[in-house]
Amino acid sequence: TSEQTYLDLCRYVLNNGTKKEDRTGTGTVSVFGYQMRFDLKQGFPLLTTKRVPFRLIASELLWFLKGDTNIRYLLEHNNNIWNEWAFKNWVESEAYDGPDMTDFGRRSLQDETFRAAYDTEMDKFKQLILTDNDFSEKFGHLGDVYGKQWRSWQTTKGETIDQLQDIIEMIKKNPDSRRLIVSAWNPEDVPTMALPPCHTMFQFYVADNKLSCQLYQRSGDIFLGIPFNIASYSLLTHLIAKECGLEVGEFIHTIGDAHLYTNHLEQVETQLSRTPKQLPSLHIKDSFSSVFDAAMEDLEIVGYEPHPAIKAPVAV
Ligand code: DHF
Ligand code: TMP
Repeated sequence: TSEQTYLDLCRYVLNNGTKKEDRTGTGTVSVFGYQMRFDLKQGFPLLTTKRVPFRLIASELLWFLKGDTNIRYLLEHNNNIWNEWAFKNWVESEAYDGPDMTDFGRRSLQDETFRAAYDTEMDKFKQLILTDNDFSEKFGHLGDVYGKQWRSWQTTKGETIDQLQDIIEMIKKNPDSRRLIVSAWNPEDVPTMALPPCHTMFQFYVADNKLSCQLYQRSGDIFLGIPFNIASYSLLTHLIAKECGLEVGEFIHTIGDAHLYTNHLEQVETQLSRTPKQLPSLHIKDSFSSVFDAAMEDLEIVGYEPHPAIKAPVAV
């Protein structure tokens, strides 16, 4: 199956990667420039060699599509994947008066006493985001990240551009266009983002009545982030194809710095020792009306019987 192309990436980086230090202080093995192709007709590329939580991928994508940048929506959907980056803003602010949380990502892996304090503060943080409107306005935002750039890119004239809406219109009216691009990389906003966009820009392509998508990802955490990114952009391609009355073609994933964190190597070996199973399929239900009104209930993954999940710490 097309899952093999992901496993090949893991093997390739293990064999050919260069040791490279990184911003998080974790250390990586890295290559620069790698491309994978997934034929979406051959199944939905949700990995089967470990369980990948589709629910989290779908709610994150719906959050982008709404143009939302506040983690409150994610927490309401029991999705914790962006917590650390909002938490960081809070514990580094004047408003925070709890125990010192400097370098919480690394320290919570090394020191159990610290870990307990961190868990307490994180629980407090999540409760405040969910229940306190002022707090959530102040500390729930990640900056002008994906949702903002996709749906309301700020122009110098004081207007906003809905890149995604525009692209969908263009796919319908002028499918041969070679300009079907959405950019999340806004140099003016990069300094105030919690994390500058990893999935930087993507392009659509229509031929033979099929919609394909290529993503340029500047930086890819091969074990944790990439499996999410593959499924997320494949889902986006399905949704837009459905709205435009097209079949799905390929998802092409081009990565800049493709890295394995050194504390994920054992997990990767476990995953590589497993045999891929048949890929599941995505069903978009009849309740689906448009990309921007899509809801969790419209989406269903069928025939997903993966190997068990493999836990790994995320580098903050
Ligand atoms: N930082 C780093 N270092 N790597 C990332 O992949 C990453 N991804 C971000 C934000 N910052 C990042 C947003 N996406 C997980 C997956 C994707 C993601 C963030 C986190 C993750 O931890 N996945 C776990 C399951 C998490 C859960 O069940 O709550 C996994 O095993 O796939
Ligand atoms: P960086 O900004 O220093 O590149 O760190 C970002 C890290 O997050 C890097 O390991 C890549 C990873 N990442 C993904 O792989 N996919 C994602 O969707 C996101 C948001 C981050």
